[in-house]
Amino acid sequence: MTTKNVSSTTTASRNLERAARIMERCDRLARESAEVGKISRLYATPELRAARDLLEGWMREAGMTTRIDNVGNLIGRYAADPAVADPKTLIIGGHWDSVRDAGRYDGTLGVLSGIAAVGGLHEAGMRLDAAIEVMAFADEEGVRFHTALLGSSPIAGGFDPAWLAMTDDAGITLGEAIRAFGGDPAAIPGDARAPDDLLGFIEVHIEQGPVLQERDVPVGVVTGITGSARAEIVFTGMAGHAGTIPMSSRRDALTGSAEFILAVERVGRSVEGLVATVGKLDAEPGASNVVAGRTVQTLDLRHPDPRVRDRAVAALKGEVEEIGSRRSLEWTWHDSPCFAETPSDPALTGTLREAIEREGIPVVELFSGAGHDAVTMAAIAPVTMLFVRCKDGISHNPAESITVEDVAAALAVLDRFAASVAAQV
Ligand code: HGY
Ligand code: MN
Ligand code: MN
Repeated sequence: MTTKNVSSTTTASRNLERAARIMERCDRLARESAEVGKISRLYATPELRAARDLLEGWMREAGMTTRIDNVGNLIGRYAADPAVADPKTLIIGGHWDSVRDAGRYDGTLGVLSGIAAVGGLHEAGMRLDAAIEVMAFADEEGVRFHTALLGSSPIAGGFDPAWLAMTDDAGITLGEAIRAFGGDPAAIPGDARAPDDLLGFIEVHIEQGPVLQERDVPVGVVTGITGSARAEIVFTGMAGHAGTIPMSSRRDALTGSAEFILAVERVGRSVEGLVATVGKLDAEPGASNVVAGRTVQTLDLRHPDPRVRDRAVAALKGEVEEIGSRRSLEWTWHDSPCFAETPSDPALTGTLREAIEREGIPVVELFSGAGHDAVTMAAIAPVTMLFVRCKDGISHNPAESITVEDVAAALAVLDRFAASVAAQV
């Protein structure tokens, strides 16, 4: 069986049809959500399972065999040309969990582009000189358990068993959720992927920034991914009656949070390239006529230089200490799972750059401020990413928007990339 370059057999109009199917499937997946009219698909939920069933059907339609691992990832495999002895494997990845009230393309575009790339081969009756695995990760966003890249971590051998005790807002542990989702926490270490047959990992992902729109190009190559520091901070004061406690004798945890949140913004603004966010704040008991006795807030801080991150964390710990002592609030600071700055693999990224050039698209290089599963997968394979233009850079927002033409361009590049990587064996 010959292994020609797929994009030479698929016309531009064929790519547009394949891209239109990806968009339709993003729309279909969007209907699997915890909230009507919004997209909220958190880890190990019924809506995540229903969406996985759809993905598994589409993988099988594209000629793949499928399997599900213990944290619930879905892995499709399209075998290499049977004439190739001991073939290597290229992984094309993405995630299908979402943040709350999310857009419909973050993560899903990667999984569906992988399925479409394999589908293009399958429909043409072709196989490459390498196998392709499409990995759909069950938890990249980490919204439910405040984890980071939970899905891809076990595959890359980085799952920390201590995470099993982490609880969601309802007090359910990650271990319980994994079991309810059909996995065995004790068997997770066995899901680690042996690296020796891996040629590389690529994810097609919306840019989640404005550069490609500003440069007016449909896709861009990712040269690296930033690093993060994350934490959960608790202030504990004294709950009480909003009508009877004099202002001078309050130990109001929510006012401590207010000062902390502004300190996070001030520190985030103090260094070029640093971003710092408090995205979640819970006040207890959470009633309008009760002074808040306890607050729990998250910190998400990012910069490619770990020294800058460390200095920012130290400054914010100092702020927490000062706010706590001045307002007679106790406080705790728990570090949460985070991710290290990760460069894309130069050789694999060079192949991606060539695929973009051969499609006649100017090469734009981008650095990712968002975390991606390529960070964990870099432990076992060379990694790279292809970004797709998204309207005004909007993401983690239902207004997330891409065009079918840009998806068609990304598919043509991905076809060329996969064929090139497989041919290099
Ligand atoms: O947080 C991130 O950067 C990614 O969206 N999980
Ligand atoms: Mn995201
Ligand atoms: Mn994502």
